[in-house]
Amino acid sequence: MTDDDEIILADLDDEELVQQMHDDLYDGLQDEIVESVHILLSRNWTPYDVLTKALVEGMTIVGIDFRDGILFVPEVLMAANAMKAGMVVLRPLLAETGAPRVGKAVIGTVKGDIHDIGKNLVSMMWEGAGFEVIDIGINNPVENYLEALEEHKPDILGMSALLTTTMPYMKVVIDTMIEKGIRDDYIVLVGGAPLNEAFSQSVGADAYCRDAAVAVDTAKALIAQKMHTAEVG
Ligand code: B1M
Repeated sequence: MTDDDEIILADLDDEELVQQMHDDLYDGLQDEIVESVHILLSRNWTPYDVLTKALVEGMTIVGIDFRDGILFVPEVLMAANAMKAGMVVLRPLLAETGAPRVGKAVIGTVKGDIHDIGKNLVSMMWEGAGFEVIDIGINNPVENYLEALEEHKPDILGMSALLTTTMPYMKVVIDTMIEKGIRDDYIVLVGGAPLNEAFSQSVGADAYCRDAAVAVDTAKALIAQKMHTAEVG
């Protein structure tokens, strides 16, 4: 095949198609990503597998080349937009599991940080698991978090940070909650690529969530624990 030959996505087998999706994500090709997502779904792939195996894995490759100076911000932005286009298709499917309402969560990316793909994924997975999710977006100063807590009275506050320079802001939010005497009214969960469990403990969060699936399990477990504590005592 020459470079000029058009690839018919539907003719590729699953493995080739996923590989092609990684390439298309890398090249920021939104239409191709959307078409491939539909093809995998039509082949009975679960929305979660499409998300993790095709989109998230593809974005990991983009991240490595960004780190190594092979890709630059405009290209990464195009890749991110292609990923988001794929997520638009998956979002209703992930939310449509018919799971009973298990709780309410507010989530947002911290001040100074505009990365939102991971946060969006957590939102989608929480919705799919039966949480009502209020997503307050990116670049949130502490006031935004406090307003959202006051307005929506969630069970959980989720914070995302992707930069080592912005992750310390989580402590600003939690310390302000302590000052206002509302820290223990909420389960505070944190996540983002540069974080870890030790960091989460050091800022006073209830738990660190490595990925969106862990965010679902952790949210469910801590809500169950809170309800149990409320019942017995
Ligand atoms: Co940025 N960026 N970026 N970037 N970017 C990183 C984070 C970086 C690691 C790249 C690199 O060098 N390898 C690096 C940070 C280095 C560091 O801090 N040590 C970096 C940098 C340096 C920057 C800029 C400073 C670049 C520049 O301008 N020179 C700039 C900063 C802008 C800002 O925020 N102020 C910048 C800009 C951008 C783009 C705008 C181009 C774009 C963002 C587009 C968007 O989000 N709309 C972008 C992208 C896409 C990335 C990478 C390549 C991919 C991030 C991503 O979406 N991953 C990233 C490299 C990487 O992480 N490998 C990088 C996919 C996503 C599914 O994973 O976000 O980790 P992730 O989310 C996971 C978990 O972490 C967890 O669950 C998610 C799903 O499994 N999780 C949570 C996340 N949040 C959670 C919240 C929770 C729970 C779990 O709450 C309960």
